[in-house]
Amino acid sequence: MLRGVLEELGVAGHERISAIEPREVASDDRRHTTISPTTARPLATVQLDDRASLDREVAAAVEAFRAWREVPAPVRGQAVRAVGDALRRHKEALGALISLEVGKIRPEGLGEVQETIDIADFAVGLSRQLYGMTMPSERPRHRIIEQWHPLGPVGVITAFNFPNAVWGWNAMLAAVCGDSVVWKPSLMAPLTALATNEICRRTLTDLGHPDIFRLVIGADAVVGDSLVGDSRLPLISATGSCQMGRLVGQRVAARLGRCLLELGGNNAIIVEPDADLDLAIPAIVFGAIGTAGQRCTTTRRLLVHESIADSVVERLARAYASASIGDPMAQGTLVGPLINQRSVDAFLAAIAAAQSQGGTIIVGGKRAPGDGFFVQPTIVAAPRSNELPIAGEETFAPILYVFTYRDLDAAIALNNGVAQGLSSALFSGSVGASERFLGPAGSDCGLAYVNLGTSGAEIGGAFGGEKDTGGGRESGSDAWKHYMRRQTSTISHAAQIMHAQGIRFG
Ligand code: UN1
Repeated sequence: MLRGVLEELGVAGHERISAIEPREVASDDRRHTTISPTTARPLATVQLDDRASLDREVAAAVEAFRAWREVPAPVRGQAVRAVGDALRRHKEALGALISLEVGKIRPEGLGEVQETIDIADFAVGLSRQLYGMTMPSERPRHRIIEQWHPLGPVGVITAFNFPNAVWGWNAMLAAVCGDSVVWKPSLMAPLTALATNEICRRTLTDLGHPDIFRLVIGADAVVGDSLVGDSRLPLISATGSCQMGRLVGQRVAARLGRCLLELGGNNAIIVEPDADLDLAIPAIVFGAIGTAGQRCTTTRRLLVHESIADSVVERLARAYASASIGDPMAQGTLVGPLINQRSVDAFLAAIAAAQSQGGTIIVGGKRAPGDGFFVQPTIVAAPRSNELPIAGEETFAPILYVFTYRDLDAAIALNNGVAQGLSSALFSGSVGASERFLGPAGSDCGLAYVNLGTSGAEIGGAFGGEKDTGGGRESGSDAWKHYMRRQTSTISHAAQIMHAQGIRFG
């Protein structure tokens, strides 16, 4: 199966893949064997980069940038249009590869590739809209304009859970902005990265453009650390845990580089007494158990008004009971595996912590049958005091903690009462409640939804969050500005030098 998919994507014989579905795990300084989350068997062995090969890749990215920055932006946009078309042609196979490698169910694997296609389309239009402003000068015969120029090679670090689209958000914008990219994917998803990068870079080089999409595969301690510290990369865009982001942020700040951080979330859905539960229940289920709880936007906390808590939890429990867990490639599966054994251990540890802190398991709480890393989607009711410290942590697994509240402001306080600030949602039929939630004293998150769940953002808006989520914004809106440098350009055609602020000198 895997070989066929890799063949279709044109990377089965890639020099970096040394074995497909090998019998043995071979992992050392130079090689890494990934494990199928579905079968727990070896999936492929890939060659790893070291500091020297990373250095060569960054040098090649600098070289490519020098040529690419001078290609007119709309021409760069046409190239990105071809990249989007290539992704469309390979959508099926890339989606399957994502399912095989990280265990996303088929519709979600395909949805992820669609997200990259969408951002490519967005970037094509953007390539003609990299607008700067003009400002009136205080001096006669002077003109001030703001220009946006290409920034440089961009380092992009991605997590296993969106092994294609998160690079896409960064790379498609970087490309139209005139930058090259050095991508360090998760070691849990090197195949998707390899195939994605190959398809996109080949599309550009076949059109005669510079080879702007570079890839390095390696351990965080070796390749990640050097990449982040490399001052040839003016911007590091990193997606992953808050812990990782804190390290990256400090390292990049130390060299006065720029950082774009998209870190952990701890997202809540508030359900008001006047909520339409026919909308709320499926949204909560998708948010909490979709992608087996491994999105940064996953719904981790349910804040439900005490008057309807019992009926909401009962309906959720019924919906959970019918969610089929299993092979992500099989039709009808709703919950695939977690990425690895460590994630299963973290799931079990969180359940144990929740119980010892007074939480009650409503459904789930155990490993699910199968050779791979399957767990049961779980609902935990917080104790009456609403004190449940484990719910403050982001465990990348399908665990939903349920809290109750009496009035909306208390629910908003619970929503905001965690370190992370990525996504949030409210279900209510009331305009007042909705405005309160979206207002300045409402949700403190980067994403706020009304009558929708916390996950599944469209690419057109800026994506990211506040507080420990890192403050970065990727994807749509004006996120492109991260990938360019701003120049305020003042031009005079006056006969003599005039100083600003009315200063007369000499
Ligand atoms: C992530 O989990 O890192 O909003 C990104 C969403 C997706 C992106 C998730 N569009 O759920």
